[in-house]
Amino acid sequence: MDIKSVAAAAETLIRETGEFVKNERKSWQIADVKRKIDTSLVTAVDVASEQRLVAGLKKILPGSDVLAEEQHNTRPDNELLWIIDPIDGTTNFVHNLPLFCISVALMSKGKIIFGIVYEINNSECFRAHEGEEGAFLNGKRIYVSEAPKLKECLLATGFPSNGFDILEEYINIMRAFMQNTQGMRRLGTAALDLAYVACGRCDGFFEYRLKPWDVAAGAYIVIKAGGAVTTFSGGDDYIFGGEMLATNGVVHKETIEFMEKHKGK
Ligand code: LIP
Repeated sequence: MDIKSVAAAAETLIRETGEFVKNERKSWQIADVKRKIDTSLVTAVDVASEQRLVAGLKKILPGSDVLAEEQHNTRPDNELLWIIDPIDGTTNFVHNLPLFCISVALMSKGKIIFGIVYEINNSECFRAHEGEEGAFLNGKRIYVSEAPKLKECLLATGFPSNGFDILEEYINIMRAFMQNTQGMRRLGTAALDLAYVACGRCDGFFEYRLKPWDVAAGAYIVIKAGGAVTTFSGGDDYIFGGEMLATNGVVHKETIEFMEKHKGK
């Protein structure tokens, strides 16, 4: 596989699909919104965006399969797997908050080798792929921040929206972060939170109960931009394991220890 041409073709498709989503938003009606079993929202635009991406990506890479949020959410047994969120930030989309994006990763034999997070309204394309050093925003190299200590960090997070059994632990950690960092942000799109860590706008991100399509591309881009990504306890199963901590790398160990110390109180 020529990953460079695959990445270029995927970027063109994702940018075109982003334009489609942006145009659809202009005439979008609230009556179109539905609730999924997990109570999260879905619209016909999420579904149409996914259909375009699935058809286009399978054509770019014949023999590949997809794992995607809306209509392809069971993991197929295929060595070449696109992991797709056709609109990450659907709740923002529904409320006309302009932060939502498309997230696409390519996994080969269990390893991510390509990722794009495309923020639709500002046309910001965060991208990285195997065989090319670094990560890029609209073609310009990006780097994680150099914040040396947690107390100098701006952190992003996502509030739990289901599975509230972890709420107390989450609030304990939030309370401690609020008092020991430069602040917390909740953008409403995990993929973009990760892209913002990759380019240094935020110094770290953590969230419980994530899905692979929320994080596969963004996590890869953070690593290629020089950051670190693990589970809360420092483990490797952060794409399918449901919880993720991403930082600039410098504060990673301190953040793991901090979360461990404060989660119980
Ligand atoms: C959303 C995430 C968000 C998270 C939500 C949800 P969606 O994705 O990106 O950060 O907190 O639980 O998964 O549903 O808007 O595509």
